[in-house]
Amino acid sequence: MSYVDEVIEKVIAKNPGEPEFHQAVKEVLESLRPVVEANEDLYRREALLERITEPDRQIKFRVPWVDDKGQVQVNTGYRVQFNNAIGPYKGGLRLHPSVNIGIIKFLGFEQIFKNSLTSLPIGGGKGGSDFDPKGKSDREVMAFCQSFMNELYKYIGADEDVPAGDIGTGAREIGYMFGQYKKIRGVYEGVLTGKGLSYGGSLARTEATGYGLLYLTEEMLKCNGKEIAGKTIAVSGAGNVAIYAIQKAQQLGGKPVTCSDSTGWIYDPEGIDVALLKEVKEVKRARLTEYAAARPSAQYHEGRGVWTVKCDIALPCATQNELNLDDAKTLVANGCFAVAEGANMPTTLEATKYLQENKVLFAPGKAANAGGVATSALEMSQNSERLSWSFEEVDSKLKGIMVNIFHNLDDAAKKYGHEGDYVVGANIAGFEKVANAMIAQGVC
Ligand code: NDP
Ligand code: 2IT
Repeated sequence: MSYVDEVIEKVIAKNPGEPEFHQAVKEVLESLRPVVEANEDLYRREALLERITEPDRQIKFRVPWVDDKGQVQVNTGYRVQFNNAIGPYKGGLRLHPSVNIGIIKFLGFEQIFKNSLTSLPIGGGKGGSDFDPKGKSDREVMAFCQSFMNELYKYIGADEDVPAGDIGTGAREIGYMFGQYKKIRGVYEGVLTGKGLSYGGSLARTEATGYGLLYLTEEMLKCNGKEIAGKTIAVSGAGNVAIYAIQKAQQLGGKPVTCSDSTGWIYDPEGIDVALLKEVKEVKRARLTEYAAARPSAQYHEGRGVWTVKCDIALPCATQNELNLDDAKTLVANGCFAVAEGANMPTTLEATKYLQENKVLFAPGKAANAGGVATSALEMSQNSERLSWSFEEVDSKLKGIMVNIFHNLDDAAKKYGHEGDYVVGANIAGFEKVANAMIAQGVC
């Protein structure tokens, strides 16, 4: 049996009941075959694949808090510190009722390679809780965040582990967590990113994941003789990533016509009204029915269905496994020629394969959505030098990073004989730097 297959088997046996983690490991390791085969003796001796698929540590803790009725609630908190070969652990905190250790591990594992691709010195980690911020008062969210930090503070620090936002964690939650960390530790440091602008946040971090997604997509299209201008775009999600992806797509002359949340989706043939979407989601924290109520051109549908809309480009920006094989078939039948993942692992393995076999340009999340964490690393740099850069400076660095990522993965794919396969390219380009650093640092 090949080394890759052996390790995939071991990971599945050692981590039962964690399908998302198995999926992420399979996707990465299978596409590493060319580089693993070229270095098989060394990697086996180093147990490199066993080491890279085993987190440095997993922290799990109780998060008790008091709701507005005086009732004590208990959630579970997680932080998985996966790999710090090239820098301090870095990755977001997901607050969603679906969160469990397998989901945090898949996200932490992906983050290792994504962070490496940014070319910045950040290792991989992820955390979160099964707490649902939806429908909670600000005071309840604060109570949860403070309790979460009462435990998490022991394991993080500006040079150790720097969490940030993800699903359900935005500026409000990061603010409460930062305040509590400062209170407990008595240190004012860049321990979290995605902070408010008046206390160490970076301009353009809010926009970074969505903007970065479009910068990379634009470059991928350009290198394949296509462009965003004039194209119809289907977007899923209606959160941080989706909103700023829609905004940048419009700035580049594209026409995003859909968005979605966990209860339904919008088809707006005139193009999504970003100002209205921001008002509904960022200010009112309301459902998309409110968008439809305020916009005569918009149709609201219950459930899922974004990928049934005829489009040229699809940008999944909600959550994992939201684009399956049937969706991929529909997209291809409707003439979609590019899919770029704003979310983490939104496309199932079967759907990815189908899209690639049908010559759809496919940019995997660990490359396409790396603009968020890259800008988080720029926030860390600004915090370290105690300076703040202008929006234009951060945005132009972000654009440079995304263009560079595309060329790195394009080159890696070509080097190993898989031209145009950006999944193979991203995984190999992200992996090589981490693997070399791990070997250079010895068995630890
Ligand atoms: P938000 O919480 O801001 O938005 C998430 C959006 O996706 C919401 O519209 C939400 O709907 C929808 N959604 C979430 N879970 C589900 C679900 N199980 N089924 C259907 N819809 C769902 O999160 P972000 O925009 O920050 O994150 C979106 C994706 O992008 C995630 O995969 C995240 O890991 C990834 N990502 C985020 C980065 C960042 O900087 N924020 C960076 C890189 C990747 P509802 O409001 O109804 O829950
Ligand atoms: O998945 C991701 O890359 C994020 N949620 C952002 C992580 C970060 O540290 O900014």
